[in-house]
Amino acid sequence: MRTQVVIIGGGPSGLLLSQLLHCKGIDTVLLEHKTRDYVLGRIRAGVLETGFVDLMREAGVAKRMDKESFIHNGTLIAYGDEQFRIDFAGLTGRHVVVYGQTEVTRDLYDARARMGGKIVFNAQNAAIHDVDTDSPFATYQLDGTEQRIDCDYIVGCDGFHGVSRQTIPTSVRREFEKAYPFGWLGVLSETPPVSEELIYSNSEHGFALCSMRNENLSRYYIQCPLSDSTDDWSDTKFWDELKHRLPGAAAERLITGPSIEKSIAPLRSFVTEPMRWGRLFLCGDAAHIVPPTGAKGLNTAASDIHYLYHGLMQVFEENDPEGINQYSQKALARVWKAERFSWWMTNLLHRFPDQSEFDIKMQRADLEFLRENEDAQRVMAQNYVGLPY
Ligand code: FAS
Ligand code: PHB
Repeated sequence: MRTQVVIIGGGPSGLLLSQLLHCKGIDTVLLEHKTRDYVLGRIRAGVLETGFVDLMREAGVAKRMDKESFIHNGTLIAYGDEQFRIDFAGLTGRHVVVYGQTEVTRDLYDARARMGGKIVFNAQNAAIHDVDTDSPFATYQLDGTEQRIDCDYIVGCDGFHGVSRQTIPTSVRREFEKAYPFGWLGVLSETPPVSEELIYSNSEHGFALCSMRNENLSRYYIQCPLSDSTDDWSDTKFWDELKHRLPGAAAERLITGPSIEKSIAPLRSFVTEPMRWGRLFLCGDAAHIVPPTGAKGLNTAASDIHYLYHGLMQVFEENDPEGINQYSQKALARVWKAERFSWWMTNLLHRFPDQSEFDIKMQRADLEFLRENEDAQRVMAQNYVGLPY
């Protein structure tokens, strides 16, 4: 088999790239080692920058999102019993969109199916070959039979645990990592959200986040020890702990119910450089991970896709490699800013096991300065709504 671009990974970044390229007449084959339902069973991001939304619109996949999503012009930050609002619209003229990654991924799968997009599910043991030559190819097993696809370029959108990054020789690859001494316990519940806008809370018991998916589907997170498992957390224990970490008024308003999903995600900052090696490109979690505190994971995957999509169009349509030659540098410039913001939000809002009284006073002073200083709020808002591509 032959195609122009092989994409490894059927998550949001792989699907969005294949849809955008297809709209421009570029042929792709996407390899996903799980099933569609398995991928759609994951509960991940929920906040989209307008850059991501614009890409979905350009890909012709914005109809349901425009109808069912929420526009958020601000967010709430709480510490102790204090609470203040960051006015995104007032400070930057921009907003974010609340629409679940699961729905984004579902819409992209539906659009690929409508356009007859080539997706191979259950593609096992995908391997990348000869990307340091002009004739790369990928192999994989389907129902035990070895398959081969020849192509012009290969794009690794296979997440942190994928095969693509490992294909880049360690002599070329540099990795930067910071692991945080806690995780996020997330719960999804069919209950009305406690607040119209998200609440990020730094409490003496630790971090908490109140988010949502729709009028009757809420997403809540609390910081928990990495040694915990979901078995340690009954619904009752979760709701009690969440109430402890919210300002009084919000705790009183909180409507609880049975969890329909419960999972713990470790927090990590991670970047690999370069994001290109020969005819192999890395996008999204395959190249970088952020702690979810800044809501930047999915959105930074989207900016990677923006740069690569335009670079590939330039080489396929004008035979001009300028865009793909600049891809790694351009993508990394924005990745590192998203890493810094996510690291800063994580340090501002979480309680660290080894934190001293002085450290806690520093956090408090940072929060007070943010509450009182409009310039500090504008910087936070500019990063949260998304820095320009
Ligand atoms: P994904 O990991 O989404 O997709 C990669 C795909 O590649 C998967 O479908 C996988 O099955 C497939 N794959 C892997 N190896 C393969 C192989 N060898 N062959 C073929 N296919 C292969 N971001 C937020 O903003 N807010 C959140 O609350 C949030 N929560 C998160 C919770 C978790 C547990 C994780 C891991 C991430 C979370 N993120 C969150 C970040 C998340 O949104 C990611 O940034 C986003 O999923 C990145 O999308 P992709 O790059 O497409 O990678
Ligand atoms: C979510 O809705 O899942 C969500 C929102 C904001 C974050 C992280 C997760 O910072």
